[in-house]
Amino acid sequence: MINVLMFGPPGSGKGTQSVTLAEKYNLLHLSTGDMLRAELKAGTGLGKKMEAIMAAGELVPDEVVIEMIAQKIDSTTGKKGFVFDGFPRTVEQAEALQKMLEVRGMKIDLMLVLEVNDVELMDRMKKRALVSGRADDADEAVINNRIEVYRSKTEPVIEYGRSTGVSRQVDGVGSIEDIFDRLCSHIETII
Ligand code: B4P
Repeated sequence: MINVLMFGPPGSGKGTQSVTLAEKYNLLHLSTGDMLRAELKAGTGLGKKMEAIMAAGELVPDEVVIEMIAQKIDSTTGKKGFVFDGFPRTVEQAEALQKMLEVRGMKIDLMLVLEVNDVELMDRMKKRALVSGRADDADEAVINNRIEVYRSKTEPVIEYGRSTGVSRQVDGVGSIEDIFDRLCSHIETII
């Protein structure tokens, strides 16, 4: 089993790249953002509780996403591993993931960090807002807050990855195909 973390600021292309990486390597794509948006869409109790937090660009509580991920890992069969997209987003989530994998005989094999400048991020999310209907893409102040939350709460996870020797920085600017090739070259080193 291989476990790859797709990491980077909001709008850096984690979701875009995770889908095709999962297909190529027969991994399950686990996006906490997609899971939370599905709860919102279905109008569940959890979705209703998380709606305002997500619309403001803040992080939902760690225990919510940790539980979601654990359930998905335990219900998956027939895959060669997982691409974690947008999870972990805090050091606490990273530690929980590491433990969760360890007790199941697995580990974090690779952390791919997409690097994209803030101007490009803002531009991508404004474009996505035209088609996504996402409240958190539509407002420049919310996008700025998401980038700020990333820098303060999520970036420290990169240090966690560095200390365990699994993180790799990847230039996230360029064509989607070129970035995909860059990511694949790192995955090829662990399979
Ligand atoms: P996410 O769904 O993870 O949203 P994201 O960071 O904006 O997306 P991503 O980086 O995947 O961007 P994408 O590929 O779509 O999170 C949303 C919210 O959910 C969070 O703010 C938080 O509230 C909550 N949440 C999720 N996980 C959580 C967790 N673990 N803990 C707590 N809260 C959590 O790319 C963006 C756009 O760029 C797309 O339109 C794409 O087409 C375009 N694009 C991609 N690559 C490009 C390229 N190379 N060139 C040009 N455009 C490109």
